[in-house]
Amino acid sequence: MELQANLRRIILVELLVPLALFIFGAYHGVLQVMYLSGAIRATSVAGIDYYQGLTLHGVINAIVLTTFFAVAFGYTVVSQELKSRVSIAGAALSLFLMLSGAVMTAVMVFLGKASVLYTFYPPLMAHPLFYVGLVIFIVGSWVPLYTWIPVYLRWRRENRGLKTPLGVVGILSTFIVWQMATIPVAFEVLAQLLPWSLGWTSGINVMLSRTLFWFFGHPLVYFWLLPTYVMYYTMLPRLAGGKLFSDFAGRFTFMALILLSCPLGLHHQFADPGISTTSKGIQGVLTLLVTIPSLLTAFTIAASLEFAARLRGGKGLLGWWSKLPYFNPENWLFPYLFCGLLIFLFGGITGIVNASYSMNNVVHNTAWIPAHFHLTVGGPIFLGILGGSLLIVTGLLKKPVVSGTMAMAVPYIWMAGTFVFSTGLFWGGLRGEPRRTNLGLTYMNPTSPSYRADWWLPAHLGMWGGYIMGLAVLLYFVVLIRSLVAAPNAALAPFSLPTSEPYHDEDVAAVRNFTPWVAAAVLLCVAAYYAPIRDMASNGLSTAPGFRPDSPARVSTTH
Ligand code: HAS
Repeated sequence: MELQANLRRIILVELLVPLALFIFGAYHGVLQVMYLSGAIRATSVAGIDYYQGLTLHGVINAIVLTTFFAVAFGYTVVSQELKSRVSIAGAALSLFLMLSGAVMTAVMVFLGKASVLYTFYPPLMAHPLFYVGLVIFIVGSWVPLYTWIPVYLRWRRENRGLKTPLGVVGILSTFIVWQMATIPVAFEVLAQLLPWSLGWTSGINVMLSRTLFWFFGHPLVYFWLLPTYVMYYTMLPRLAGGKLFSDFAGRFTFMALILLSCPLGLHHQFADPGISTTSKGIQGVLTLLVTIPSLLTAFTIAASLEFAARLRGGKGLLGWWSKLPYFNPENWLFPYLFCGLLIFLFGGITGIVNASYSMNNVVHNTAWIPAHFHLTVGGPIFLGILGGSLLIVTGLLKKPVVSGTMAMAVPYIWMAGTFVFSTGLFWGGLRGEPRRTNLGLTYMNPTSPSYRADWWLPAHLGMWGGYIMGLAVLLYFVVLIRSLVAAPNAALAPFSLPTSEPYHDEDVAAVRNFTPWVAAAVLLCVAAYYAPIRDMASNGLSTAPGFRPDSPARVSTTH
């Protein structure tokens, strides 16, 4: 069934507007590596200062681009796989709220009124409209789930005995995780940050606020990851020319991520005072448990790739790897997903280092952390968004992808860039190089007494990696824009996402129903968070006033 005409238009806006905003996000990424290496020794460039640029980079790339893509991809999957019409009024409302929220937030950052980075930690204070924009954006992203649930329930009634399509299970899991994760951050913004920034309260409980943020901040990373996992399970085996090795593995992965995404945000706060080591220890163990669905994904997708490669004549224990379609311009999407997997191997391993309580002390707040997350959100997720957007946009507009060779080269160049960038930042991080610091002014400035000659090479590796990543983004936009202006080909078949068949089609009752997994997830969250939140809400510590990143003077409002 072809997607409804109005839904097609909404999906196109949801993909193209954030991609246009992403031009600023990517530009500020390149500026970041120039500040990092000392190629820029200034507090600002073109009127936008270091922290303002870093906020734009984080908010646009990590929040706006990822959330819009999840919604657009979700609509495409649900509508296609359930062969059902979805509520256009709901989709339009969601788009309107998300666009208004994103514009309000971005304008505040561009005006220099909200240089609070994507984590918006107090005591850094932003303009109230920044927080209002965030809330509107988040509420807009809640709408799709509630328009999909009736469609899903109707499909189940009409198809008793059939398993829900795997892609739909993945998308519903994505938005269930999102719903659970965003309630505490909505509370943080509405009950703490907004009244404080309006000047209605004189101080803020920073610890409580950070904890509510990380209750959201860690599941946020699985909200980013899940749509990419949907592509790995439902599209990649088909693009490789084979089948999905195990359907059950996919369903279990999605359900396990509902269960385990939320109750472990304290691993971002191992260094924070005022949280008991017991709570940190419990959430540390849960963090190691959440690697299981990803490890299962690694083996299942590797087995699916092996199955495809052997169908193509692959032989031997390792020789089959050579038979995958790495360099076929007609199949340009394959490398976007495959390179993402390769990058994620290293992102995952370094995540396990971060999660290990004692090793976290060595890497916390150093350049190691951005190295880790450019191999996760900046690797598989970003490449999934680029490849998925190009596929859906050109497919819906019935346009050819102009220059399949260039489209195919983008993920390889991006992968090379992220590896060079992350090598530099891992290395620098282990030598104590801090994150979120304008190094060009001090540590990377030979005239400064703080100059660190031993950080020169790591920081310059980071810079060259950033330039290579910038080149990949440039080439991607050349392909996208050339494809958008190409003449449509009316003879093309209606657009649909490629879907893999399962090789092992197990039917396991435990992963058929969301309810027990959601109920267990809520209980686990209460168990993991009850004690730390009770302690923080009642510790009697004085609250903090507001600050801006460019001055040590306290502020009571920013408007
Ligand atoms: Fe993380 C910090 C722990 C996954 C993103 N993480 C961050 C931050 C971000 C982020 C943005 O415990 C910084 C936040 C900030 O601004 O402060 N992370 C983990 C762990 C995992 C993990 C245990 N992170 C992610 C994902 C992210 C992401 C996914 C984005 C989408 N992370 C941490 C911790 C911190 C942290 C601490 C706090 C550090 C601190 O002190 O501040 C796990 O979920 C990872 C599991 C993944 C695997 C890999 C599976 C491999 C696959 C590929 C298979 C490849 C194939 C190809 C088949 C175990 C699926 C094979 C080909 C061949 C040729 C072999």
